[in-house]
Amino acid sequence: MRPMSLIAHTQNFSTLTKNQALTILSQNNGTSTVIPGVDARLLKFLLTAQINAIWNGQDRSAALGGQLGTGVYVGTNLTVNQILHQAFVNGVTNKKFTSADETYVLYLGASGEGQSASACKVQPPPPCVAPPQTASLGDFVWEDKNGNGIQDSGEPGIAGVTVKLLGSDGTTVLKTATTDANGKYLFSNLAAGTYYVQFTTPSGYTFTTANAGSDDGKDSDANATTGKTGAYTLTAGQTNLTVDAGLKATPPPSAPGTGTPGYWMNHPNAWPVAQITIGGKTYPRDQAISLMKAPTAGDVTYTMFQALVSAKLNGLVGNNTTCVDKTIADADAWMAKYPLASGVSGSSDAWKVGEPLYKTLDDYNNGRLCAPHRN
Ligand SMILES: [Ca+2]
Ligand SMILES: [Ca+2]
Ligand SMILES: [Ca+2]
Repeated sequence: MRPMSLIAHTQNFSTLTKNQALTILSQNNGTSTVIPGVDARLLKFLLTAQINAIWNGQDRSAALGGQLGTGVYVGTNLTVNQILHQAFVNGVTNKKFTSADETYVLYLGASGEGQSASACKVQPPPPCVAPPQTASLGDFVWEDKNGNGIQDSGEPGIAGVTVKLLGSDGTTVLKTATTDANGKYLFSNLAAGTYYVQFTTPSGYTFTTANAGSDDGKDSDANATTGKTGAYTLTAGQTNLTVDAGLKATPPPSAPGTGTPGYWMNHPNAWPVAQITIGGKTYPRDQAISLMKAPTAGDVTYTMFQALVSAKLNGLVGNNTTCVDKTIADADAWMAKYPLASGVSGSSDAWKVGEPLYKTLDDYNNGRLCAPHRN
């Protein structure tokens, strides 16, 4: 048989009738005519026209005498017979065309017809393009309760954490997600490429140690300071769910601890206030300190003054005072009644009232009541 003339036929294929297409195909069937360097688009057009012409509800092998496949073939240096044979072997062999808009496109790889053939259904006009394979990145933010940097059983996810997807430059924000009720997040529909992830700490949390242990699926990938991960390069269709972040609950601010009169009179810079009011009288810090240092000379008003100043300062720097609030108020009232340097002796009736107050304040200032002593 003589080689078919593609150029000559092409102009007519777009308007071929079914019978015309069948005729052309059967004319060339069984030949081993080489079509060297044939233009892929031209060949595709040619065969598309044929297929479109014969779709009409018929089994393609029946319609084409049991010898022909279906499809559009893209390749070079294929013989017509190779194309048709491979389509028959590798194509959708039992497929019937069932509707006017149904077209099957068979791609043959350049490396060898048939070996890399794949078929997919498309709406005309061809070409059929395989859906882009999209990659995903995820997927977990959890509370690292024991602080070991590893996702242990019983450590829960944390909801509501903001997670940013950064581009390959490590700074451009491409997407933002929020972890769900189970601490999960997912960036999907990603093109192949390089990405970074950045987690944001919710208030009350800090990041745990990154890259602990040897299992990347169970560790935290967020830099403990910046919350940013290293780079992840995804191939088409790849799903990477190992990009996680562990958070630790920030411990509540610890009370600074209580100081004794000795501490407060020797650490003026530790005073949280510039002046203090005792028994209704306000003393600048330095004056209060010198009065605390003054010899008591048997006057217990100085003793009470020292204890009460210290107890108030201990509360002002953040220590719990609930156990001495009433005592402080009572001691203030006592100091108002028996002012500093008013000469109250340790054996007086006044001190019978004042001494229990003083002892409670002294216990508090030494860390024996509701706040620890400072280190
Ligand atoms: Ca852990
Ligand atoms: Ca990981
Ligand atoms: Ca994970």
